[in-house]
Amino acid sequence: MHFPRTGKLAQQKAMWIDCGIHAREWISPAFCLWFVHHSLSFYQQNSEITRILDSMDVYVLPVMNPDGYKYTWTRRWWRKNRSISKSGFCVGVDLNRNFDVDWVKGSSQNPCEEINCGPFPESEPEAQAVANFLRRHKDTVQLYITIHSYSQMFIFPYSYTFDQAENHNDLMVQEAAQRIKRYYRNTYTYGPGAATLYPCSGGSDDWAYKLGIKYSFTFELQDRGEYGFLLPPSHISGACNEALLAVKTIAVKVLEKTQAPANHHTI
Ligand code: 0X9
Ligand code: ZN
Repeated sequence: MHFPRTGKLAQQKAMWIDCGIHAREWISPAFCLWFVHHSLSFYQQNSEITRILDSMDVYVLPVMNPDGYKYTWTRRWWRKNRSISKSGFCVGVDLNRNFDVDWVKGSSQNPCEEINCGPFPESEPEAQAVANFLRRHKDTVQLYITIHSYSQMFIFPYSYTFDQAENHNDLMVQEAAQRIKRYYRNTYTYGPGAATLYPCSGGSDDWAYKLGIKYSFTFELQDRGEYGFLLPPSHISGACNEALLAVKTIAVKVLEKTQAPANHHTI
């Protein structure tokens, strides 16, 4: 889905959100639709979404892994896509291990495993399509967000190494977490992936960052383990609203940080 920006600013900016990389994380595709609904319903009513849509092209991929997602309708715990391995013995590649960033290290080439990274980087059509799109649009896309669940975390690069990323993105996520606490009384932690969650390579966030998209985040939505992937329908609106607040907080921050300096005319 593509919302072209409504404003006619000279400088072209864009943001990208994808959902549903992992099949069983059902709150994730729900969030993408929540975001689209909010954008369509509250443009010119809510100041933040209006500002975002006025200034940025917004690209939304509601389900990156549609085959896996469909499969979870009968096998609820499936995570990977549904690609058939060469040996034909096992099915599925973890798309969040298939991106071309330090590929294979810390994941598995065994197609029977949950974190199988595939036979080679971008072997999977889903990862390749996203990578191709972002490569084509890398000059305009300044913000990459990928939505997962669960654990209530905002992760930023790197995950493939413990090195600190050049623009350590903690301030933006700190503000997002603070606003969630203030408005929804819910706790989100944040930090670089390797140190905060676990080290792992081949992820889309690190790949997007290394492509040059300097604001790159993985969101892990509700909850913190009580229901896990089986988040009940009554929690959907709360989970989506707080994530929406975080997306808007970060997008507005990116707009502020990347604003072209005003033209000063000397007399
Ligand atoms: O392991 C993952 O792919 C993500 N966690 S999940 O429980 N949703 O599977 C975290 C991804 C963090 N980023 C990278 N590892 N690059
Ligand atoms: Zn995930």
